[in-house]
Amino acid sequence: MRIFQHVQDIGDLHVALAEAQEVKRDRYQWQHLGKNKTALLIFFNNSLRTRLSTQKAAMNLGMNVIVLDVNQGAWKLETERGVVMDGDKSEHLLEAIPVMASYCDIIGVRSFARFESREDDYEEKILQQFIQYSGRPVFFMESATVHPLQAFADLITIKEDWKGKTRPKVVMTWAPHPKSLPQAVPNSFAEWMLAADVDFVVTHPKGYELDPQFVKGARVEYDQMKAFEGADFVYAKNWSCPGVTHPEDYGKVLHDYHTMMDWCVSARQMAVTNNAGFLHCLPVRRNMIVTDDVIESPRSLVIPEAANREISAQVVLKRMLEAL
Ligand code: AN0
Ligand code: CP
Repeated sequence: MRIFQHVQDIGDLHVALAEAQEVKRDRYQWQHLGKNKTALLIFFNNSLRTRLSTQKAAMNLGMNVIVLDVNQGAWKLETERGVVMDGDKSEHLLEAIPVMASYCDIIGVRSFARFESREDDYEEKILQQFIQYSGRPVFFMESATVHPLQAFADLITIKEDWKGKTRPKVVMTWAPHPKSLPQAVPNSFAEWMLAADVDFVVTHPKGYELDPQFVKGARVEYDQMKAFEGADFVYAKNWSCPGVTHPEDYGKVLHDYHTMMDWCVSARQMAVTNNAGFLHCLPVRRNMIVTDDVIESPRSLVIPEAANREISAQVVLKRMLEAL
């Protein structure tokens, strides 16, 4: 594997899920694969889970790991070609990428949506430059539009909890949040659920329609209570306006969150589900996205879900090492 961005990059999902279980059975059996190989993890944004789980996954494979927080200690990077660099940016991405690549074998990059231009974000302008100029395998650790390590871990978690029964009903619900958040997590979750053997429903207020390249074929139900009926899994996430029908609203919070609090996942909605498992990628704002009692309930899967981030990262790194 040279690029890990979309669900297709992992190939057959049954094979990938079986490989995840094999990793879980004994995660240290491939230490030889990573010997004298270096993973470079580059963060343009904050992270707790991605940083720790990916580092751990690389160490499980016997790799060396370098973590770089671009905004803390490195030079501020210009990302646009052609600008006169007389501002606060000391170095250009076009030099920084090949330099960073020269010290490693595999690169992971986290670079969130900037919300300056929908086009730039949806063209993955930053990650594409890493792919083009690094000459290294590149995996996405949440880019402007996708978070595939998360979606893969989500799928592993659902599969483990579901234990091979018939197609589960999986509902992804929008929930309120005070700030603008990217669409990367819901985009990838939709993409992976549509590729998996599940009955997938999305629910959100009007105006938050996700980009068709990710949700094409998904059922959208604007009535949240109706969507939750008989759900086997509930996946909560806030996202800002994707700007599909109104590009000028891209990245905006469309309503004052105080008026949207009935979208917060509580016992009221969970009561109409089929004792659904509750998922969220974390970090989560309690009593905005989900109430204390739901996230603390026996059906809350958020901790095993986060633990599975180590597993999804290890499958991806293992495949990249095997293809070096
Ligand atoms: C980020 C997001 O919503 O994309 C990261 C989630 C994994 N969340 C925040 O910035 C709070
Ligand atoms: N879920 C997730 O990616 O968490 P972090 O932002 O803490 O890495």
